[in-house]
This record gives sequence, structure tokens and C-alpha cells, in this order.
Amino acid sequence: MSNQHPELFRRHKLNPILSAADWPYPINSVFNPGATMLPDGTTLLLCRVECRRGLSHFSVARSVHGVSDWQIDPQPTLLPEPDKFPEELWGIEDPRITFVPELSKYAVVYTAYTRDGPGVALAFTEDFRSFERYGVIMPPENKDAALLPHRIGGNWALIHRPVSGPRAHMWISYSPDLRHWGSHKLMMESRRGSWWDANKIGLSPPPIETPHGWLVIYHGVKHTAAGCIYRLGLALFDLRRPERCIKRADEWVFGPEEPYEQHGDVGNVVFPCGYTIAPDGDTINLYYGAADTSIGLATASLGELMDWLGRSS
Ligand code: BMA
Repeated sequence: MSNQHPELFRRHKLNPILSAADWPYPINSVFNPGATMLPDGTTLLLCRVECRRGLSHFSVARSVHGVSDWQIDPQPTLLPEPDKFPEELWGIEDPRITFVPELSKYAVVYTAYTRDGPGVALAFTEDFRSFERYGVIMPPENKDAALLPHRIGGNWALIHRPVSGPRAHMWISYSPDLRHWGSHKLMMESRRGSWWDANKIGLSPPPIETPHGWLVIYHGVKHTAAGCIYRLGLALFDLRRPERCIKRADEWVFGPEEPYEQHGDVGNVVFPCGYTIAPDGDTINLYYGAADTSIGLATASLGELMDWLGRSS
């Protein structure tokens, strides 16, 4: 018997769909991509690329069907700019993309690796060629952040994951102008003890807006004597008050099972930062980093995820 829910997320048979060997220039690894579907139906991945100095930048990969035949930018798309943005000293990581209709722009929320640890940075783009940086909007130590696509009660909303002490939980904060953030609220706590999501959780891709609430795919980190295991769980939050959790499943729905997920620079990690929804409105294509080394694709039905979450304890 599998210890997971293969009926919920199905791995693509071509996995891993992108790895260092596909890159047009020498790199160490490519993983944890943000994702979006462009208006013409093209899938765009904003990939975290680790160079052979160990620092990360972003590269765009485009594909008509979102599986193969990727057109990868010949040079890095977005490099850390520590001269202008000293917070990006040790690289930029784990981008989450949200299209914001009010601004007709894509928000890219990412980790800036500062001298004092990871912080949350924001940039906007219309074309994934030029980017307008807002700098760090949540100081260290904080990461795993994404912007909601529209205002909630007049304010923008950002989910993020500050670290305080040995435990780390998901928080949500609000802003009138995308620069000044306040009204901080605890959104979901990590559990304790030997749970799969004990002590440290974080948002994975941006939340999925459904008629029943914000569907959140989050990661839990289990510390074991053999190292950490990163797995994914589901929770649903109120549309109008997203800090209010409506439902949280006890069991994880996706975890490292395949060799390319269990072995790599950091083994036993599945880490999605983005998804696309197919034109049927139901199929979710989840793009995830596998073992901090390559990119995998898993698909699920949104309806099935919601049903399963509704039935779960
Ligand atoms: C997390 C993030 C991810 C990474 C994961 C496993 O804390 O930094 O970028 O994939 O650890 O190393």
C-alpha cells in the first residue's frame, strides 16, 4: 500500500521535466519554479537556478503544453542585484507569481537571501523581461510568501512565514499600497510532536481561489534522525477573511517517493512554488522542485482535492 494519495496527484511520466542538463548555460541545479499561464495559453515557469557558485537567480522557461519543448531564456532572466539591492547579497530564491488584474501586472514574491538570512521581496513585471523591484517587504527571517490576486476589504494581502524560535507558522499581513504592511495575523500554526507538519510549515504555491474558499497547498517539514522530509498538505481558508481556516486535512497529500525526489542536493524534498489551471478549469498542474535539483510536474483535479479535503478529518 502506498503511504500517499496517488489518486490525488499524478506525476508526469516524463518527470523530471527540467533539469540542469537542459540549461543553455552551465548551472548546478534548477528547482522550485513559480508558474503562470500566459494569455495565449503558454505555460511560463520562473525557475530558481543555482549557479556553480551556489547562489540562485531566476530563468524563464516557456512551453506551449507545459510539459516539454521548453524555450529557456539563453541568459539569466533576473539576477540578484546586490549593488542596488543589498538584501539580495546571496541570491534570490523560490519565486511565487500572482497575476493582479487591478494592476494588469504579475507580482513576483521571492526570497532575498540577505546577510541576516532570508527575507521576502516583491517585484512586478508585465512581460517577464523587465522587472520593477519593490525591495524587501518582510525582513528576515521570513520566506514562503505570495500575494493574493486582489484586495481583501480594500487592502492587499500577503501570506508569509516568519521564523521565531524553533517553530515557524503561516501569517497574513495587509497593506494599502503594497509597501507598508501591517494588521499581521496568524493564519495557520505548525503542529507539534511527531506530526508530518510539526514545527515548521510554509505556503507552497500561491493560494487557489475557489467558490468555497482559498485552497492552500502548504509544506510541512518533518525532522527525523536521517534529515528533513518536505511533504504537502491541504487547507481551506475563508474568502473574505483569509486568516480564518475553514478546514485542514491531517494527512499529507504528496511527498517524496520517486528517486529524483529522494536523492539530489537536498534529498526528500518536493517543493512547488507554482501551478497552472488547465482550460477545463479543473486540472491543476503543479510544478515542483525535486530534491533541490530538478523540476517535476504532478497533476490533480481541483474538484477531487476539494472533495477529499471536505471528507478528511
Ligand atoms: C526550504 C527552502 C527551499 C528548499 C527547501 C529544501 O527552506 O529554502 O528553497 O527547497 O528548504 O532545501
